[in-house]
Amino acid sequence: MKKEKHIPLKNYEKFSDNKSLEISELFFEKMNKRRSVRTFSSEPISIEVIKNVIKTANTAPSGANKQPWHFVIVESNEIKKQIKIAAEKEEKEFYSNKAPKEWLKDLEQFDTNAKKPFLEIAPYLIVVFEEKYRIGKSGVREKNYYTKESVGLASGMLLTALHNVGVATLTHTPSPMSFLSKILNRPANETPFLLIVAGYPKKGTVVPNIKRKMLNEILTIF
Ligand code: IYR
Repeated sequence: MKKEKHIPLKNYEKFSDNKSLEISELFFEKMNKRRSVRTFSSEPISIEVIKNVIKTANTAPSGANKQPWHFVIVESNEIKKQIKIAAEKEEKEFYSNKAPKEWLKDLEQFDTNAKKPFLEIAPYLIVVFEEKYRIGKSGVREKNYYTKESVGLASGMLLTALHNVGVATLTHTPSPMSFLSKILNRPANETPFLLIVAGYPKKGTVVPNIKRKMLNEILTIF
């Protein structure tokens, strides 16, 4: 049978004004508790949870529904170690030579440095790859669209889904990140987009004393 071009919108949920106000407040309160952390416990987390949050990320909208993303879950200690060694090499170069003074000044409040022990401690590293183009069945290059925007949306949904189940994250972007393609054996049409460290916070974790902008600073209504 021929595939229908359009099908009815199913399972759409509409709420009353009051109900949606209440839900939006509760969800804001939940998301407002999300903080990036840099100290993780090695306590294990079920891989089924991680697979589910990746399924959630995969519901993100994308240019022409090309879903131009690929996720790699790293749970192997050996691969985590390789990633840590390679990331720390890039980070050392960043902190001691490449970073402009202004950038280092902006980072002072986070107390970051070239050492990244969390890359081996946290139970999972999730590496998000951006599929710049794809190779079709006949081996020809096919276009993807708005890949950065699409992968950014999927990554945001991934962080939200992880936070929703109490898994803390650090979005880590060692620069350059090409070592991730090599270590994880990804093809040339994919480039590393984001390295997400996922796990429970270590007991006694502290976070930088920073504030979020007020609504009136980030919002204009006409
Ligand atoms: N990639 C480095 C530096 C760094 C850059 C930014 I922008 C941050 O928000 C935090 C860190 C590092 O991970 O240490």
